Amino acid sequence: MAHQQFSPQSAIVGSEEHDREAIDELIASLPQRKGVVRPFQSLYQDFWCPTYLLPNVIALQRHFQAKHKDIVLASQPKSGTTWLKALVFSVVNRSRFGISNTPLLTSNPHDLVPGFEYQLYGSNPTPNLDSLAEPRLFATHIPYPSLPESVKQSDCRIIYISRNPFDAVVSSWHFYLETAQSNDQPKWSLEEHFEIYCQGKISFGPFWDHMMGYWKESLERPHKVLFLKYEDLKEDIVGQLKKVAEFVGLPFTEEEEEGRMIEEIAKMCSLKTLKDLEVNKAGKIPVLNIKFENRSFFRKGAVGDWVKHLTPSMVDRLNSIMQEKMSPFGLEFKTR
Ligand code: PAP
Repeated sequence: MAHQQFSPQSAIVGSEEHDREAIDELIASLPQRKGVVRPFQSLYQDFWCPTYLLPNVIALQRHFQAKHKDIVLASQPKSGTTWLKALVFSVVNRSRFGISNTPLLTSNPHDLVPGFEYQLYGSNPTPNLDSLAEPRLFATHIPYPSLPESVKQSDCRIIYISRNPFDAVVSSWHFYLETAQSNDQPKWSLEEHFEIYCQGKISFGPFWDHMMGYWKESLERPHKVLFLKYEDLKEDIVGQLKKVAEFVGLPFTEEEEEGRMIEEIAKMCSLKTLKDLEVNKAGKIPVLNIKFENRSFFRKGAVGDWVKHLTPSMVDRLNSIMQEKMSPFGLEFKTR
């Protein structure tokens, strides 16, 4: 795939109006395809970005200044982002909030850990983020190479959550279908969705490049990037939470462990607890004129749900992509 020769710093300078024109010009020059839910995606810096998010991505790249205590949660859509947000928020804020007064009871995890490109840089190219409590928590679906330089260069931490592609493709099909329905957009089949996924054209994809970018960085700089797998969280949430707490420099004390704090956090953040909360049953996250229903982020949360959806030939095709793109670098997934 051709690399887009674009330097946000050099290409876009000057007044706000001039900036906007330069960004529009850049976007018009990029390869485009019709995407899902929102009609267009643009190939920007080797990933398929929903076109309507591109101005936000560019503003983020130009303006965001990481602080060394920041924690950035990164993922591809439908890999466990919502779960990770709830977990990390709880770990980091455990001295401020107990389970009985956690903001998770009244706020959707996406409101507690805002996304860079969907929320923070959506209405303002230079949001004031200085007043946020430290450590500041942010989230993103942007691939590693396209993160703002200050995120890559500073001491801030990145926690990436990955998920086996079999469940991820099925989960994203359900999500986009539901979102399309609640936005009066046409339905499309799993076969169509699967084809786009395997061609690498799903939003923020190709999915293999996305995972490999963070995977390689986690191997080279393990203190910088923690690479988690959804399946490991399902299998051993206590062990994974300890890992997260150590990674962000806030390990659980013996007292906390004996008081079963880790188990309490795990229970509070479980799919069942979050799904049953009023705040997550109703309400919407508006992004421009698309509405993402809060409840659509909580479905089955199973490992192996793909068995009910994918045909043997789909399984073969995904397996061969994984064997070619991921296995040689040591990235493997449990799929059931
Ligand atoms: P996002 O990237 O758009 O925010 P994300 O949260 O990554 O979405 O994906 C939603 C998936 O995570 C859903 O998977 P499913 O379709 O296979 O069911 C959703 O059910 C699952 N999920 C959400 N919250 C939790 C949780 N607390 N525990 C486990 N899985 C969860």
